[in-house]
Amino acid sequence: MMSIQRNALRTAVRAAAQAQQQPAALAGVRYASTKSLVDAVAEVVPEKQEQLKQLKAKHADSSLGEVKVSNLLGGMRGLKIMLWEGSVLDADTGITFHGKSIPDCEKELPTAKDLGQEGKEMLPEAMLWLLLTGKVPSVEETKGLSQELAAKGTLPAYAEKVIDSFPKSMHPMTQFSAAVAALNHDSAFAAGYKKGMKKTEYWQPTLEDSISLIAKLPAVAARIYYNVFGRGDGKQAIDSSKDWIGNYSQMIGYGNSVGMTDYLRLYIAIHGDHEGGNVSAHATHLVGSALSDPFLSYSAGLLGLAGPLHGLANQEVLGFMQDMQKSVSENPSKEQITDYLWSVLKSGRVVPGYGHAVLRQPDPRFTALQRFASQRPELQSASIVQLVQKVFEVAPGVLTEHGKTKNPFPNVDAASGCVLYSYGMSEFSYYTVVFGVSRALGALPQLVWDRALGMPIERPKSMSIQALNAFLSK
Ligand code: HAX
Repeated sequence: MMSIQRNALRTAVRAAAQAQQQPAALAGVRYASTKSLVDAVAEVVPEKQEQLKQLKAKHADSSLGEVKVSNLLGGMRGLKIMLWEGSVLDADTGITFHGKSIPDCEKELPTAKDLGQEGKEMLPEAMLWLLLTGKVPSVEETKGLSQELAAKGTLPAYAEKVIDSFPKSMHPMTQFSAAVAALNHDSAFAAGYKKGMKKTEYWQPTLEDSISLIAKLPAVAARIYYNVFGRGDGKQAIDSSKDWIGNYSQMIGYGNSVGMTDYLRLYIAIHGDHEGGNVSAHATHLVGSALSDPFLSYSAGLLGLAGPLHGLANQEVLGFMQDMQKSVSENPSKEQITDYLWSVLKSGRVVPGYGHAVLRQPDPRFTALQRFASQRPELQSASIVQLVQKVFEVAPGVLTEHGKTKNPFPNVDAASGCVLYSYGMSEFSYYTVVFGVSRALGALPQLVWDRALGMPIERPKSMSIQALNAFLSK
């Protein structure tokens, strides 16, 4: 059974390889490594399908809690209503990826150095492998995946034209989402669905599309950076000897900065997944549930990421910190920071980078980024990095005294943009694009699992105020 499935997969992958225009030298690499990642996923599929079958058979009628009016009116917070395989978010301990915390991943996942590159941080492609399969990849498997992504990373000419046609004044996130949607022109899933496929086969072209899209995200993001800000090399040429983010960094003009390249690896690895309920992940899952292909589904996820209460917050934090520096001092004292935070709160604004819908402790992603900043000598003198640390020492106390937020601690955005800025990326409106390169690592694997497990179209019940009142008065 398993070998029949694998043979079918190999045939599908070979056909897709032939259909794509790849340089001959890369096509071999692409095929060899696709095979091993597809095999790794194929090994887990029957096991998960069996787990789901058992759940349905034994627990279909078990309750996961009651639904209150406050859930309906409160953004569905706390309701357990979605299956999500890659990661679980605990209010106190934060995110774990298949049971592994960020420090576990930092210890166990292959790093840039393992692949012969400069840099110590874990590789996002190793995180992708973990999120997809639940297993830590070997160095060889990670290397194969890096080569696979390099081989598939070049944009088709039509996509380059689409991106080049956007006005510079269009927000980079709008460009990003539109470009990703345009890539569905070559979707293996959409083509297979049109031709006719068995439901049990859906996950295979979904995986093929997901890898193809993840491979191309750096080139899309780099082209937008070049077109809007004139930075980077403008050619987006991919070097097959580099890791996925090594190439991205090169394309946006930071190839010679070991610090920035390694920061991007860490940033992109830890922003990849934050369980299913956040807006970008949920939007991808929701749109995908209508069997929209991975390009269309992730395009929707990016539009959710572009909101100021979600991914855009990293851009907001930097503006907030710089406003504080301008109106108080470049190195404000703790007392001055306290006064500034109170003035912000009293004017009815939020402190960006603080609070979270689920977390009730400092975000471990913030801790990981702060660890990075404290270990890089070139960041020690950056006033904005020092300010992030000082605000962290003051803001939880102020927010607790203010008494509104349920979580007075920093989320990941409190630190992320400030380190990008310190390395010279001063274009705030581009920051969420970097986040968008990352979030695909979690949102797209779940789409593969949605299809492998035959999850249905999402269709929760909504109620009007009138219907709600009528129901409650019964
Ligand atoms: N500063 C001031 N007030 C805050 C606050 C903050 N950082 N965080 C929450 N509050 C307020 C809320 O506005 C809300 O006030 P009202 O009752 O007047 O509406 C009250 O505290 C209760 O909110 P909550 O239940 O603690 O938080 P929510 O789940 O409603 O919202 C948010 C979570 C992250 C959106 C919120 O904390 C916030 O706006 N933070 C600032 C923006 C930010 O950092 N966003 C990034 C989040 C991480 C992320 O998704 N990154 O992609």
